Order: sequence, then C-alpha cells, then structure tokens
Amino acid sequence: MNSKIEAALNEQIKKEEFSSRLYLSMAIWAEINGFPGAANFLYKHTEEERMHQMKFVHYVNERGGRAALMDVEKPQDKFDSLKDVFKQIFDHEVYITGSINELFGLANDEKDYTTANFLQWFITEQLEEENLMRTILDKINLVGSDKAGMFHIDKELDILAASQGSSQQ
Ligand code: OFO
Repeated sequence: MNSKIEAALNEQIKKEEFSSRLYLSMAIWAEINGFPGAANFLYKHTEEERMHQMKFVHYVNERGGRAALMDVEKPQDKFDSLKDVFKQIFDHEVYITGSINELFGLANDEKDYTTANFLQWFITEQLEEENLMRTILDKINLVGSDKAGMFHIDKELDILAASQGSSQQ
C-alpha cells in the first residue's frame, strides 16, 4: 500500500483506540452512577472498538505496511447524565463515520481498491452503530427525567449488552 494510505489507516487506528477508551471512561461513569445496564453495554462497546482497532492493525500489516501506535489523549471522565453520555456517543459515531468515508474516498482516489473493499465492512458497521445509538438516545429523550423510565432503559441496555456479547465477531 502507498504511504498516504498507510498513514491514513494508522490515524484511524488511533481513532478506534480513542473510541475504546472514551467508551471505557463512560462505562466507569455509568457503573459508579447507578446505571449497571448502561455500564455493561458500554463495557461491551469498549471491546467492540478494540476489535475495530485490531481489524485495522492486522490489515495494515497484512498489506506490507506497519501498524503504528500513537499517543492517545485522555478521554473525558465527567458526564452530566446518561443522556449526555449517549448524545456524546452518537456525535462521536457520526464523526467516525465521516472519518471512514474520507478514508474510503482516499482509497478510491489512490486506486487502492483492496483498501476500499476492506472499508466496506466499516461503512456498514457505522450505519448500524449510528442507528443503534440514535434509537437509545431517542428512548432516553422520551422518558426525560422519569426515574422509572430510566430504570427500564438501563434494564434494556443490559439485555442489549448480553445479546451483543453473543453476536460479537
Ligand atoms: Fe463505534 O465504531 Fe469504531 O470507532
């Protein structure tokens, strides 16, 4: 692969690592603030982001490049509410989608169709992640400050975490 593509993929490795650390920070916040279901969901998601990172690492190395690790900034560790957490996750996923799309554009510009093909999986994954986070955020918005409603959402997130665990690659 050419050095431009290699550098861009390595930037994405850093972003996936940051995503994993951001969701870990959110999981810790949820766990100590009385949202055990949300914490489970976020711990699972941390692993999923790590899996994304590893997919890029292996791909770069398999193509004859060298996966490189970079300094990763400390993620935020204070959040106003569960709504704040999921709003930030949704915004972050939209940002990651943009980043994957840019990578896809670069791969096509550079006529690196193998990389473009590899990125297809991430394009589909981003669509699913955005939809999932949007759905959760909509539910949180719907219940507002109703404590019973939030309790139910937390339970639902717990169930979702369990199902994600069994379907993870
Ligand atoms: Fe959440 O998809 Fe990777 O970053």
